Amino acid sequence: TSAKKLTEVSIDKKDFKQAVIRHLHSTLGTDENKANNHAWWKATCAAMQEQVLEGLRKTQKTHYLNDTRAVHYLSAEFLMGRLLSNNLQNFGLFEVAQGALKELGVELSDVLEEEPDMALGNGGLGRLAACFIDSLATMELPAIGYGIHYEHGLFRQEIHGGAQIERPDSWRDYGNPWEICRPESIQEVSLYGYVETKYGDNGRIHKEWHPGAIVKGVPWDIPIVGYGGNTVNVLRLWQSQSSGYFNWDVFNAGGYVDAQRENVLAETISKVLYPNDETEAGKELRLIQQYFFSSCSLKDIIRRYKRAHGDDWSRFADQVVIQLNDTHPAIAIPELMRILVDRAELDWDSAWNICTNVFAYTNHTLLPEALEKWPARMFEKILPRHLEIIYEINHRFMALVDKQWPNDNAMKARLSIIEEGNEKMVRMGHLSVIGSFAVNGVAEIHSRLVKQNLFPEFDQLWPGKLTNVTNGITPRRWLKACNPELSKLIDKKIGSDWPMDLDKLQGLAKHADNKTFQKQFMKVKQANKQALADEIKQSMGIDVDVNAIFDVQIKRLHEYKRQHLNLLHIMALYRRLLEDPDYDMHPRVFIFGAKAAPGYKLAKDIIFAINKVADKVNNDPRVNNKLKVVFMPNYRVSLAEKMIPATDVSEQISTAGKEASGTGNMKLALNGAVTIGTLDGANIEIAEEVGDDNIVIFGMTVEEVEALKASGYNPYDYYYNDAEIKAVLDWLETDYFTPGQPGALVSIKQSLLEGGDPYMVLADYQAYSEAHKVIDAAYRDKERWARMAIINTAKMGKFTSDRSIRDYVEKIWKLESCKVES
Ligand code: 26V
Repeated sequence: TSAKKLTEVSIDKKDFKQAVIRHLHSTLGTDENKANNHAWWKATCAAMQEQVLEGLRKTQKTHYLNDTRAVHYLSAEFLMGRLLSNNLQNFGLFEVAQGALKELGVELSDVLEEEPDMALGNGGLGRLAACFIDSLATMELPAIGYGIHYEHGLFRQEIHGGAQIERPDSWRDYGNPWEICRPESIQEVSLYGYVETKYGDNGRIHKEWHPGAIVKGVPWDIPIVGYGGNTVNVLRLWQSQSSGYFNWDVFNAGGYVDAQRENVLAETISKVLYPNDETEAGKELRLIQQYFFSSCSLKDIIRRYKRAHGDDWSRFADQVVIQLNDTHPAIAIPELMRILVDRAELDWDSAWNICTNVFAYTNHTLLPEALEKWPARMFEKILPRHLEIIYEINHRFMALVDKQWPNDNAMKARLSIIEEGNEKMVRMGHLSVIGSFAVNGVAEIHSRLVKQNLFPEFDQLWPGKLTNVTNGITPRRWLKACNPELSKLIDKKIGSDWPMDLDKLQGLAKHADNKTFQKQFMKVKQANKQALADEIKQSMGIDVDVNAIFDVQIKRLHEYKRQHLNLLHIMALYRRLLEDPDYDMHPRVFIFGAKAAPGYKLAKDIIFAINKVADKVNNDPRVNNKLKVVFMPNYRVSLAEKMIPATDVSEQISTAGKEASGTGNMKLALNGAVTIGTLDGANIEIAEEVGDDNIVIFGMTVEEVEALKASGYNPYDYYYNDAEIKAVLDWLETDYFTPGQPGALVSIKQSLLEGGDPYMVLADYQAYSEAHKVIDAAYRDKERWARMAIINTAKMGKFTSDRSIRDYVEKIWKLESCKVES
């Protein structure tokens, strides 16, 4: 049915061309002769948006008339990337638009390059949210994404003298053609102030929050087009705006100038995305951001519910499920309690019953530094009533704990939402587990560790509440759109309905040994490598040989992801080549893409080191072009779309137990890359799918990591006993890579020795080095490699985000799809 739907195009080439011209004239005030690519881009978007908005209107009407149960996906991050190509694809209008523009003398591919990425996220968590809303629309599920309309998304990265420099991202500087402002749905959010206790006649205590400030939340809607184009859902992003209300009585101050200052403060809330991932910063503004978008979203959900059900709360949990993407929106739990108890005047138990049937929570990391905690004092200042509610939730929960484990104070201390200590802290993970009916991790191993290590007592207390939903990626963006040539080859071989039913790719497996198909498959890979090589030459001036192995590590820079393990091995290869010019290796290009959190010193040092090693290696004639190192600046969704189709080897080398899932691993394998990886996150499930012959696994398991840690890991053992490790680490201390600046790279050595090597880079080094020899040998056998690549693509069916969403729907959301007539 999908293929049929896609051919029933709503608008033909002639009409599309007319629409583009019309927008060029009357929306942009220019014409065909004057228009540059940017104007063509805007006009094409506007022509597309006409179709999109028609789909949106029909979808909203259908959902309203059917009074559908819907999922509300609350996420501080949505890493959308570009939308034009995606929307054209999903509407089946890509060729139509291409043809229309061609007749106008314009290349669609050039026009697509004009679109700035919508980078309202850091990395995996934000991109997952984007893939999920794509799948939700594709599967015709009633869903809405809620987030923050950041004025500045993730910083743009420049590399100066090898070092990362952050520049502001301004994705809407010249207007964003997709978003629609909805002033009719503005919400108000209170902050600061104090709580008044009132005693009613019937002895009932009523709490009234007198806020110190009120800010407005202005919604911007981005239509989300499902594949096939029938369902168009929305992503609703909140922008903060001054409401003009600031209670100077509360603050004991006043004046016109101070009031202006408060306006600026209000508008600061949605100014900028925090560029940290995995490090909890503890900043007041971030807590305000979280409350701001959670409160706006909840009030929006309630407004929509009341339109259909009035003041009858009894059906709320039947109509509404709210998924918390990590703990960032966890404040929605006490916010809903506040609305139900203080405003709707429900009794506590009824309110709590509603809450705990509405919320579900996804955990995305076990790293202790990423588990959000807020100082109770900060909470009290910004959200005084919410802190009271959290205390009440906790008080009642402690009674439950006492029933389960009588008089066990250590247990109470461990399970309490409040962490006692020097400074009292509110643990958002605990609040999320207690306030949700389901909690999930994002890959099998991660969910097991969530149960065993992070929340073991909660798992005992509520068996079955903690579960797994393995992550996925949308094959529409991550194969069909980003790798058109491979997609066409697949279409020819197995038909064209795989984007909706990715298990169909299995059909490629039986051709994995077919010489002709192998040649065709590898020819596409070669062409994609050529395109990336051209891009590298053009943007960085580096020549790379497309016959070399393209070995790619693309992800945020973090010690646990171990880009420095990759770097140490590159230095070792370099050293082997210098010691033995005949050292036998197939030519290799190591390609990196990574942003470091601006305050993460060692991560920035690693970027610097990669660039310095690259400078040296790439300009050393002695390596005879067998080794190249490329660090591509400003890694982002649109760059990933160019790198992934061109990759031979996918680096997934985190310390076992640290990478919750990973999703780049899935994208790369889907495009025919072979993984070199540890038994971590979704790598384990990828290995299960492709089989041991088609992936190169190395290194310690979680159990081995834990055992080594317990027995007292000493990195010096490896330094003194492994000549190559010693030579490479000592090399970092010289000025070989940084002429005139000895010691410029020493922090990496230090972290691996004096620093204790927290992610056990040295312990896994030899296994990694051996694994690369396996890769090298496999690649030289052209047929074997082609077979491995094909099998990787063929076996990725499990990792479509449609499957993840199906798991959420069945295990957690209990949603039904709703057909929208085209
Ligand atoms: C934490 C913080 C802390 C404060 C500043 C802003 C900020 C932003 C994000 C986070 C949490 C990051 C957690 C995360 O991104 N986890 C990744 O989630 C992916 C999707 O589930 C998963 O594939 C990755 O393995 C996991 O690292």
